[in-house]
Amino acid sequence: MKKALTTVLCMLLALVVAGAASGQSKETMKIASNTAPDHHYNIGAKKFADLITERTSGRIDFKIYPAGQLGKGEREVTEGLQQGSIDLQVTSTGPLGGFSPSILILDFPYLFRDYEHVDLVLDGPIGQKLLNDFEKVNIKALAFWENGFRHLTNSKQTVKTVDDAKGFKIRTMENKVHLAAWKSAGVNPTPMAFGEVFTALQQKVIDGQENPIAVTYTSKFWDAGQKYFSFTAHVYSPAVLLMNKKKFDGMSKEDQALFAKTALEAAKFQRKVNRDAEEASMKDMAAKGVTVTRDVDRESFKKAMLPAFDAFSGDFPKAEIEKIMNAK
Ligand code: EAX
Repeated sequence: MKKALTTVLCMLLALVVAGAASGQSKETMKIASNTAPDHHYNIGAKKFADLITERTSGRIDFKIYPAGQLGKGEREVTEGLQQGSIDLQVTSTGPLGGFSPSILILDFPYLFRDYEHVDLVLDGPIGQKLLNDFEKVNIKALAFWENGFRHLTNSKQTVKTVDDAKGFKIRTMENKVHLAAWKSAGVNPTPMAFGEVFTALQQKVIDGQENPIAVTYTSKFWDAGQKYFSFTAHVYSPAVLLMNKKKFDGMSKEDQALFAKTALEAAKFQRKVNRDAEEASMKDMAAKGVTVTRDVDRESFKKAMLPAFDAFSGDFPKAEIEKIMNAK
């Protein structure tokens, strides 16, 4: 009996030593997001996690923390990632201007024509430069994932033109370009962490909010009184897979390459999940009593939001913005 026990202990010791020798002991990493578990951020995170775990034969696995479990707002979670208490995060780029100001160039209204235009720019040199800029603040931005085109919802009335929304109290992300755009459209914008939106809608602190279809759908905002949905598509909202830079730099070159490659694969998968699901989600929201306005006068919103460009022309010269707008 004693001999058998010694043998087992020796074997275990050998395994630990082997793992340590290869510098590749088993590790569990945390991935955080602020959206509902069935939202495509978390579906993408699971895909990324499964691929990495498979490709490292279980040496690296993940625990996914959706729905703001690790922080009420995306900015708060990014701070945790920067400090190292969180390893990875799927977040919209909306609140990231405070970390890497160059990313705000993507937040100008009506910058992108459609999803094809988005992929062209974000998967190209412009996108790569914006991702690289995060390294200055100890964040490794692995790839652009997707939030989606943002649309306005409200509790008061059908919104077809910008005038229909005048004076509405609207929640926006903590993003100075979005705030300027909505202000110049005659709306009363309030920046707020995502985790506070549902209650603020329910308590009528705000009249409305703006988000991509999947966020509005998986957050069930109709249960907070959001009975009107308008296809404003006023801005494209990128997402990004972030990693604590020290953690990334501490991995072997092979693992770094594996994470970078798998982040791109999962990006394509995650964007497709979002784009394929939008129509069905809209149908279901309409079936749940939401009044959907598709023929929105987007030109009225575009015209009203234009002053936002001038407000930031110092930071984002027209030429740089036009390079994105005119990319083909
Ligand atoms: O990233 O805060 C927002 O409205 C974002 O779209 C949401 O957190 C998903």
